[in-house]
Amino acid sequence: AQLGTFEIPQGLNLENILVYSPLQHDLISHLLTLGVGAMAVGFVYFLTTKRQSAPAYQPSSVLSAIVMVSAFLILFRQLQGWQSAFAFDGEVWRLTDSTFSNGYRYLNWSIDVPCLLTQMLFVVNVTPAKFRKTRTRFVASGLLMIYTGYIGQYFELTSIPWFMLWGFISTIFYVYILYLVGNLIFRSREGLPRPAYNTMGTIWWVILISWTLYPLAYLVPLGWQFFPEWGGWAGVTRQFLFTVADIFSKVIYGVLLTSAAQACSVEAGYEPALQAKKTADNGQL
Ligand code: RET
Repeated sequence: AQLGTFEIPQGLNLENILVYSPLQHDLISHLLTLGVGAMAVGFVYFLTTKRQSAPAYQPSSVLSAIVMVSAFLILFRQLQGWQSAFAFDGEVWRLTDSTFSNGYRYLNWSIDVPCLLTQMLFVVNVTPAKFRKTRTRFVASGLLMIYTGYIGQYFELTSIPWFMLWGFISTIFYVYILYLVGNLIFRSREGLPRPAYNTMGTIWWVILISWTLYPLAYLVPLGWQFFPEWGGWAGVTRQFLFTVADIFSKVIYGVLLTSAAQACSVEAGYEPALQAKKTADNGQL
């Protein structure tokens, strides 16, 4: 592929061919650092609140904690990659002899997406058979969505047709996942105590909106081809979308599931949950 006067090597992400003002370069560093911090905070939260849920719900906290560790590492790696790939020439930041890749994220989702989807099954009411069946579908369609998108992002600068084709195939799996999640939430929340029932409704919207930010981030290079004046802001936009998506799809989602699990544990008369609720109600958090 040809862009202006130079040949684009295979597999390069858009971020590498842009130049950044000090503000733009800083914003991306700060967003990635915010992401790292949010995962560290989430890790502490999920481990310290785990025992406030009845034992049946505790695997949800464990899975959230696993997601936090894995996301912490990848985001830390992205931050390092970002800071070493570019150098300041007194005016703008441009690529050095290293490159920046979003591909790490995609492979990292192999861990996070199955964990995030599975943890929900511990909180809603499902039979063991339905648990196993839905988990298999979640994991299989999640991995297919990720790997087809991973292949597609290698073409983001070199072949729009391949980029769109792989993105489209990935979207089919994404729509199927949303269908499974919607079905699970709206069918299996019956019988949950009122606060947990309502929280599951909020969780649906958090998933729908935050997960959809990932395909939007995927499409940024396409938008940039139509509107190259966007320049370094295209890179900022993509890392912004990724960061907001990461914080909502992992941390906020996990906190909401924890709160639903606690409401169920209160209803079941689980003593540590009753005490945690009393403390919270007194505003003593
Ligand atoms: C891709 C490729 C383009 C089409 C679609 C995609 C969807 C990605 C999603 C990712 C979710 C990731 C999560 C990670 C949490 O750790 C692969 C970008 C639809 C939905 C939740």
